[in-house]
Amino acid sequence: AWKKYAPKPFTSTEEFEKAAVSHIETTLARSLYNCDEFAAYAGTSLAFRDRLVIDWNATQQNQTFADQKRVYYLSLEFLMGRALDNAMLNVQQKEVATKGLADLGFRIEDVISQEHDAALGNGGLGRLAACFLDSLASLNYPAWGYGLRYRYGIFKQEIIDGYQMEVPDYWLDFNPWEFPRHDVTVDIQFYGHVNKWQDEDGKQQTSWEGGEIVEAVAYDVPVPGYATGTTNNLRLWGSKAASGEFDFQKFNRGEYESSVADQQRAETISAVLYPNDNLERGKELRLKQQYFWCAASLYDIVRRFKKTKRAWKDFPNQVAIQLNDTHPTLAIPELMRILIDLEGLEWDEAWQITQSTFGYTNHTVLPEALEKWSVPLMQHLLPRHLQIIFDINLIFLQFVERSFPKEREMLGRVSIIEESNPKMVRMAYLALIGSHKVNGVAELHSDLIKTTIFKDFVKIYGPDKFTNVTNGITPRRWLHQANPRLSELIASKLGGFDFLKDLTMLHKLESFVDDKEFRKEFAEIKYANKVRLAKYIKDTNGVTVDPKALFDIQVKRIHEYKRQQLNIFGVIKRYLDIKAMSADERKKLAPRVNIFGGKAAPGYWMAKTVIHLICEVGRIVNADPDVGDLLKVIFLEDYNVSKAEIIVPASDISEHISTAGTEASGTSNMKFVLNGGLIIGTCDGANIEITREVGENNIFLFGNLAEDVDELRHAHLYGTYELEPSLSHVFDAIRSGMFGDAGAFSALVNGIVDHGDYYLVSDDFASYCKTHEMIDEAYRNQEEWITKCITSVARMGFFSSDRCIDEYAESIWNVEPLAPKQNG
Ligand code: 26Q
Repeated sequence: AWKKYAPKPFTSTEEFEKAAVSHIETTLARSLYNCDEFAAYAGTSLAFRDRLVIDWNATQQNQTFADQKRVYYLSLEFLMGRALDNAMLNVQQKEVATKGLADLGFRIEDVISQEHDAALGNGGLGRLAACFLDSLASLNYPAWGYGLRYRYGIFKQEIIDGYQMEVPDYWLDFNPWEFPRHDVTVDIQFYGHVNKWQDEDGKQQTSWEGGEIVEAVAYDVPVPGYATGTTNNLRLWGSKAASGEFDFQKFNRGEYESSVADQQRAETISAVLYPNDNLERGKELRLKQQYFWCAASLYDIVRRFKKTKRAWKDFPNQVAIQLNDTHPTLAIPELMRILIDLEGLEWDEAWQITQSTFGYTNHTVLPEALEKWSVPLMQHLLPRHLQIIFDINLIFLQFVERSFPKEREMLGRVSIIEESNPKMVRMAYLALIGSHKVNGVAELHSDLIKTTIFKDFVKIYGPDKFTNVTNGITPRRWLHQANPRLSELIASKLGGFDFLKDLTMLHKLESFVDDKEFRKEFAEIKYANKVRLAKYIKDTNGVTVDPKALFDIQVKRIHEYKRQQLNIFGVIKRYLDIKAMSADERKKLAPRVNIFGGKAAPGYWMAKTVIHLICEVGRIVNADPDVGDLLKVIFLEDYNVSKAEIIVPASDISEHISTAGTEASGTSNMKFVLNGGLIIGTCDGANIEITREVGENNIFLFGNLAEDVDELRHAHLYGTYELEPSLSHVFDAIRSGMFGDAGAFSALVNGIVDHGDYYLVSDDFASYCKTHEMIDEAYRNQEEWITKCITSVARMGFFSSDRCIDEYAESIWNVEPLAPKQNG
């Protein structure tokens, strides 16, 4: 009977309008006479939310009855961006909303842009989790995401006088996309001590007693798949003070302040996302976040499993848990604790279940990003888990000793406990030992982890424990939503939008590469996207840029290994070259706009210095009449997902220029090429596979190879090595004060000149600049350029996150899709 009441797809504009207006008038209690864009956003969201909720409930019910294996994706970051546009497109009803909102006097873009980004992530790792959720739902996999409900997402970046300032990102004042589940709570314990005793049957028992309790409350977010009834669940945990006796008694004793202080301390756990990307800093609150979220999620997963009344050995047949980097590694000792201390299983069976349940994805080989926690801190916060980790380690080391009796020096290397002062727990080793599969995120990266950080473990477990799953991106958000005109054009040639579900279909575009009309439209769309970005730049930065110029874009977190410094040094060289040219020579130049964007971690001084240099170079270059339109340098403030949706479709060239061997994959490289831009890049991460797919003629590769990096670094420190002369020239300009106070940039310059140039900027500089000259040359021949762009788009099918999720499902999770039941 409920079907009678279920909102169906809006069959008419009026139906949508009625639903939206009804929400504005009743849910929001606002009159239509003062309906502004924000109210229109709220009404539209609530109207679509009603639809989503029906699918969501049906999906959850269907999954419960089907009783088959589910995937749980544990990630401390979900960089979702906006939900409304995505929801409208995924239920294929954006047109109805566009017309309806127009009737009400609104432009849909203005309404969409009222929404605050859900920015619960730093960068690549968090956005990957969001793309995966989209693919899991679109492919009908029974899957849940588990994360933290941060009250503050990644900070907002303001650029003031050329410096980054951080502003808190309070995003929850109106969020129609989350459903608080005040009835779904878990008590989470911290601190305390461990008790061991023998029970009546002489069995050893262990329990964790005392300490303090914080309550986890579930907030659920619907995740709609594209063109399917499946709407999966993202469960985010918020923290609050446990509503137990203690605070109640305090309150009754009149200790109001101390009672409120307890409450605030509890709420601190889920208060803020740590803003470090690829850097770990060993803070107690971060460890608390990790345990809080792992324990709540596992309790939830185990509770769901227990309802099925199956035997424990069936757990891995019902549950696959994927660890997004080492951040959720505590889930491993937590599952062991549940199985042994609470459910009474023997160690061996518990371990067998645990190992079969978990898979671990590694996202970095950078030493400073590998998580380690001090033993004393863990002893204090999680005494029982530390014991379990010691036991896991003991049994593991005994096994290694038996298998390699002649290699005793290996034991210290592979031990989960680093014998430093204080001793440290190596989380990556624990994650690896506790999982049945470990994967890297691009081919080179998956090879590198086997020869560097996990070399000994390949020997211990054999190579089959390791696999590669090259990252992907969702074509729904990163093509259809961000670049609707290109999506339409492709659909017109391919006979519909099926390619959004099977991106390999794009290869059929190659047969249109010589089609005059198609080429013209393709070029027009790129131009229109550049005009839109130019307008955005004018509005935000006040600088006029020519959309006919070559747009050269580098947007990503600011990090030394990503080498924005290499880019800006190249820009300075270009500027100096222009200054030295005659008017005639200048006429032959191809005009360029260099666009940068990205956040620096608040405590990362070198990264902040790079931002400052970019801004200062822009200040000088953009005002120099000798240069005019030949060169503009723009730093776009507060790069985030919704800004990426405007920026990515507008590139001619984008830069992915990390020191070879340092960028595990990169995913924005895929987004730019899918949108008809070419890339300049090093032989690193997924750039290598992009080259394999699009062909060497369609990508601009430069620089040293990963296999040569060690030797080069060594030469910097101990060998005879000379700074690249053209880079020297750039440094002279900086030191002369051409871009403001030279002292401000001395650390940046000295790091290269005097301190070993760890990221090999000097070694790659000449090759980088030469490649940019080749780009200028190639861009002059617009016909050939467009051919390259179209050919590349046609060959990007491999990089859909759908392919990626199918690979995880097949080779790591062993889960099958579950067809949705028809609604209505
Ligand atoms: C760890 C401990 C304490 C505080 C913070 C962290 C922390 C937070 C975020 C460590 C690392 C991250 C993020 C890493 C990240 O984004 N890695 C990127 O993952 C992408 C998806 O696989 C890859 O494409 C990128 O190459 C990789 O850099």
